[in-house]
Amino acid sequence: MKVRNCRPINLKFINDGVDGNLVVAEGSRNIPFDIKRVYFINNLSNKEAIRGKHAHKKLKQVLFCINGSFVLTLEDSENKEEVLMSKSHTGVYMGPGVWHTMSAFSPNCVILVFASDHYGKSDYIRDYPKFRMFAKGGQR
Ligand code: T46
Repeated sequence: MKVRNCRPINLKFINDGVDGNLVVAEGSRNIPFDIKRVYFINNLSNKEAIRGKHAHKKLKQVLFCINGSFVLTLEDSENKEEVLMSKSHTGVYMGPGVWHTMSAFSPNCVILVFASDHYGKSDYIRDYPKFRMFAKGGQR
């Protein structure tokens, strides 16, 4: 991936044939940090919905789309890219200083996120010019 501090994450995927699939995430193994928080986002029936529009100062996260699909837009101080999130066992690691937006949700979309820390309002950068300054400052 061309945006700094981002990379794909593949989870262990066990195909049990007619009995379904089993997908495994483990902290400090295929999730590259100790998991302190897990949250999910669902009920995305509004096609116009846009979530995210912020960066984090310190938080590390891995996002998965475990049902349906959405588009994850990632941006650092130099590059921007769109990732179609549609495979339940392939997610995206997002480190600090990545401006991210989630959009184009399918109605059945469910997003699952593993985070390296508890919720903290002060870790958010919700102002785009402030994000640009933070990202250009080279802080990770
Ligand atoms: C992120 C993307 C991928 C809490 O009180 N605790 C929490 O753990 C979270 C995640 C959110 N909230 C509150 C904060 C807001 O008042 O829930 C409200 C909605 O959060 P937000 O607008 O930040 O939701 P998203 O979907 O834009 O962003 C979320 C995460 O907040 C964020 O860290 O990176 O998902």
